[in-house]
Amino acid sequence: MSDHERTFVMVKPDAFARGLVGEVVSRLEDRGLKLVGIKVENMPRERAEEHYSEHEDKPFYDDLVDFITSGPVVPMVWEGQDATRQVRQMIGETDPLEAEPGTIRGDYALDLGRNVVHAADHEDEGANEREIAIHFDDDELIDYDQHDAEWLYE
Ligand code: IDP
Repeated sequence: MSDHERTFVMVKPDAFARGLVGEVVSRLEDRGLKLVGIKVENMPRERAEEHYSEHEDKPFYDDLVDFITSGPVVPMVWEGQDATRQVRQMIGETDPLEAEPGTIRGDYALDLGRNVVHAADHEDEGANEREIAIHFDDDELIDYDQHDAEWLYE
């Protein structure tokens, strides 16, 4: 189980308002991923700007920061084998119109600016470490034995 990793995922305000928190959590649980951190909060603007700093020169940046701070979000950390790439696949393409049915965005969204969920980019090597550190203190991430691990992993 040496290739287990932690990945950052966040339910965005649109999904929170639409009552989709449970749906997102449920899909990740059902896959066998292990939840090691979760909270509900109104994200401070400063932290939103840091989270999306890679987009600060883009025309949609201000709208993105306005939106992510417009209502409650649910930042989470999930752990598992190849977790980052697997979660990105489960979430689907950034633009929901391009997202495959069966993915979270493909099943629950239609608009690029209201695409339900964020997950760290598996092609950006430092993304998880950076995003987990932005949103969680170390003592908010817990260690425990995943009771069904022996049935999930050979
Ligand atoms: P990701 O969320 O799939 O990682 P990113 O390219 O990191 O995609 O973009 C961050 C978020 O910014 C997207 O989830 C989407 O909500 C929004 N976004 C990305 N590109 C555009 C755009 O061209 N117009 C408006 N919003 C965009």
